[in-house]
Amino acid sequence: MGIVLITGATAGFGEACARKFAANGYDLIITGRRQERLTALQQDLEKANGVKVLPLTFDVQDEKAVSSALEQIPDSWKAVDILINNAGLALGLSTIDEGSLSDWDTMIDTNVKGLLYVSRTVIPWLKARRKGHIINLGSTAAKTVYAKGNVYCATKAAVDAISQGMRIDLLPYFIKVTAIHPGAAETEFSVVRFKGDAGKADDVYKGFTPLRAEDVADTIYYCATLPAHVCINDLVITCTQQANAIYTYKE
Ligand code: NDP
Ligand code: 8X3
Repeated sequence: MGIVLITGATAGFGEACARKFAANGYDLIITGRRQERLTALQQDLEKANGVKVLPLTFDVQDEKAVSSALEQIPDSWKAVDILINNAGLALGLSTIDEGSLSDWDTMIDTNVKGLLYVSRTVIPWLKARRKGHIINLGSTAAKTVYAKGNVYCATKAAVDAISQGMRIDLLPYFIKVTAIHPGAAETEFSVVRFKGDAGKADDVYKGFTPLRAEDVADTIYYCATLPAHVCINDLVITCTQQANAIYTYKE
């Protein structure tokens, strides 16, 4: 079927995408920092689906680690058809005068610079084959800024802008670029944002039914399997009780 490279495959949307694409016969390159989770997922997917899975452990913030991990893979694995730039996170919720500089650095380095580092290595592979599809995870936070979300929202607005730029630059090579902008989805996202405080994380999803990781993976799979001449450029997906990043109907 093809090869899909997924960043941040150890949890949430990335793991759900890995399961969805493997179930449909794709070979996978899965990445993240938590090696044990990658190995467990590799074994699980290979056994269940008979596909090949290559796990690569690196921090997307580390430009040298990104390029050396990706460049050293066998050439046969470099025939990537779909790159899903998913690794990302939010840290904290603070007004701009009180935000943590270190949290800001981590969000910018992961969500923006990490996505760029991975893309800069992989795009020449797609370009050489004059085909491919890059799917970037933005957010409803890219479209509407919410209170205390300042820097996280800015990183996702950057993903939105980078996706538009990529699309223009890569048109001559028939490379599709899709930005997916999910609303609230119950993954490890809020546990990470609140630094392990499960109670605070649970509160985020009280009073409404959020998206599941599988909903987003199904949508990504749909975008990735359209005919060669069709590209969904920009797609916002929320649960039925959410209108945008600031309006959620809670009971
Ligand atoms: P999860 O926390 O469940 O998963 C995040 C994934 O990103 C993990 O696999 C994690 O792997 C990886 N990751 C984080 N930091 C790094 C890093 N420095 N280097 C390598 N990998 C990293 O979150 P989601 O699945 O919910 O989020 C996935 C993407 O979707 C993110 O970009 C997020 O901003 C975006 N998003 C999430 C929404 C939500 O409500 N959940 C809504 C809209 C967008 P590991 O820790 O092993 O490195
Ligand atoms: C994640 C969704 O609304 O918590 O991007 O920012 S939100």
